[in-house]
Amino acid sequence: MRFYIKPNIFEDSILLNLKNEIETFFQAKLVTVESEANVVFVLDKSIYPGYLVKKMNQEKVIILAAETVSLLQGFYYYLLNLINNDFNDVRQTPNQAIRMIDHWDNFDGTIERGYAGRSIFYENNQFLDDYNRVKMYARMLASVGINYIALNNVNVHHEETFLISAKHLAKVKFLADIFGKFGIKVMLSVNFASPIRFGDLKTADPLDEQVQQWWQTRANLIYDLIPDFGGFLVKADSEGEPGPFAYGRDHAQGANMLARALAPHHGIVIWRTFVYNAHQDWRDRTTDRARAAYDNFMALDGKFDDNVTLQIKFGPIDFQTREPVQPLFGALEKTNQIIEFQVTQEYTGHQIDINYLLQQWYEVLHFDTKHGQPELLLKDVPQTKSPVPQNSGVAAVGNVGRDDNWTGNKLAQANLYGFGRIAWDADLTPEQILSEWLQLTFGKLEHLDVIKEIMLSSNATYEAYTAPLGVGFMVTPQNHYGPSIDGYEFDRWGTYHFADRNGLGVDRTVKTGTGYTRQYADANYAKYEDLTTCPDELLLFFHHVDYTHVLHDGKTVIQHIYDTHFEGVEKVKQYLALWPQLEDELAPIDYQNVLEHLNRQLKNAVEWRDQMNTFFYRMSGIPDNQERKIYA
Ligand code: GCW
Repeated sequence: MRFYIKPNIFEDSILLNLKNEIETFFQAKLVTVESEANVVFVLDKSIYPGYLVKKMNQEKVIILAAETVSLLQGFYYYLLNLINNDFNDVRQTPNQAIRMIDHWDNFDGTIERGYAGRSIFYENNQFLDDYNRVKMYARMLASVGINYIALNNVNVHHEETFLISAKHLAKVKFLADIFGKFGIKVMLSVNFASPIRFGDLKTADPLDEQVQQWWQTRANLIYDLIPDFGGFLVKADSEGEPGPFAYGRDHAQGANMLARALAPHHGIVIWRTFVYNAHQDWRDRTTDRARAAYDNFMALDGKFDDNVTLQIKFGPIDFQTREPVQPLFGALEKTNQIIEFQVTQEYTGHQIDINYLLQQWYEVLHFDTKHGQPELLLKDVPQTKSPVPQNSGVAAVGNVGRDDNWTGNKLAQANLYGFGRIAWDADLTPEQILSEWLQLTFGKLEHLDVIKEIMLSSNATYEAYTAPLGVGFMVTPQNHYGPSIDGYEFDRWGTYHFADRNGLGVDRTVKTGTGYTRQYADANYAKYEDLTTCPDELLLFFHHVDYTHVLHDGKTVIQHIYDTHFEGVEKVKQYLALWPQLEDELAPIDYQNVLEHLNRQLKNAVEWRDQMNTFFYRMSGIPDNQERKIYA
């Protein structure tokens, strides 16, 4: 294979990196004469965004793009297709402009909700300076089109507050340079109270001129060192993090203040909408956490500066296995938006249980918000509803750590890979993405169907043995793995199931409940409000029903709970029975890794089954119609 890059001057660090990548992968120097090459990269201003791959003849492929980063992406696309030797003319344009991974890494080396070892960036309040590891990671992210990364946890603890100080910025720059070569912009999560925490001012009031000046000076300092710095990610007035509410200011005033400090440098503020009352009283049935994002942000539509983007969790509560889509999507008309997902498996099995999340994301992204004609699917919301589309997109909390295989459970790699792929093209199916990942990871497999069967059913299996019918939570408090049905029931976090001797579920209707349903467009409101049209998988999210309520498939709620929990365990047993077919095909370390995790998954599933079935049998007094073993 002979490669040529046009123009072949390499002042741009990304172009230089493309050259290095080609030389690394093909162990050959670029040729100096274009006509001798069979793969030619061309900077062409007319091909924007994305890239164009043209097959000239059997021997020659040309990849064209306006931006060097797109040429690099074109190279990875070339690699992907080289394996299948499949080159047709293709124009690749990303669905989303911002395609981001958020790290919840702390400076001490721990990772909030991390399940794959310690941070790849930090240890003991110092930078790890592991150039090679970070480079491999940057390459992986770039190869699936990720173009933004936040380097630290949105909960900004004491030491992390000073990441934006001269003391640490040189090391931030070290990371920014590595990611920058791969076309990935680095952002930092900042503490809204920084002017106070730094000891410089007595207030962080966004309308105070000294505060504004403080941030301006800070921004200047950062950009002097890191000219391509992405900007700030902010969790404000949420779960104890400081924010503008302390000064009687709203979130637009808070976000715009930061945005104005960054604007001269073309930086952006990504401002999270995960703002809710975390001091609820279980007895108060009028307050509803699901309503919070909409209640706090809808009235601010149109009040945010052009370089502010709201980062909105895909559902109204918190990355549960099953939740409806957040009603702000489609309703917001004049605000830049990012949809936030969670690749790290906080509520979805801790990377112990196999859970191929693409199933969930595909469904969520294809949800019709009913805010458009003939439809407005969630995947199209960021681009079509953001006044500055290039400041919109998707983000996800990442799942890597210092484990040898990066993700703890080897198969959890597929979620990171897949997130990048759907961020680029939301119409790729979970099956397609899985096939790509399997091919790239394991090569040709004789028992490909086995691994596919396990992974493609894994999301449904996990849902089957955990919280039923969209009710959510019921997880062990704090760590969020394994069952604890009442663990969050009487607590302050707004996470209730309201199970009693007659039934369970949260009444979020207008008629008799919290009125949350009214936050949706008319057609969705009507669908969710009415018990007969509400989809079963979300029934308990929207309604409180008796155990004897009959679902669309003719089963009662209680029988559904029993059946799914027995079936979920059987599924995991099946996975364990199937897995040994792969023993001779996979590297022993990967084979064992998954086997060991599957054994732990089985324990978890059994625990869920028995706790759930026992709890609801005792509550309802209704026996299983198949008389299976329930511990009374
Ligand atoms: O659900 C919560 C998680 C927290 C997380 C928070 C958030 C970073 O349990 O660990 O904090 O979501 O998204 O801010």
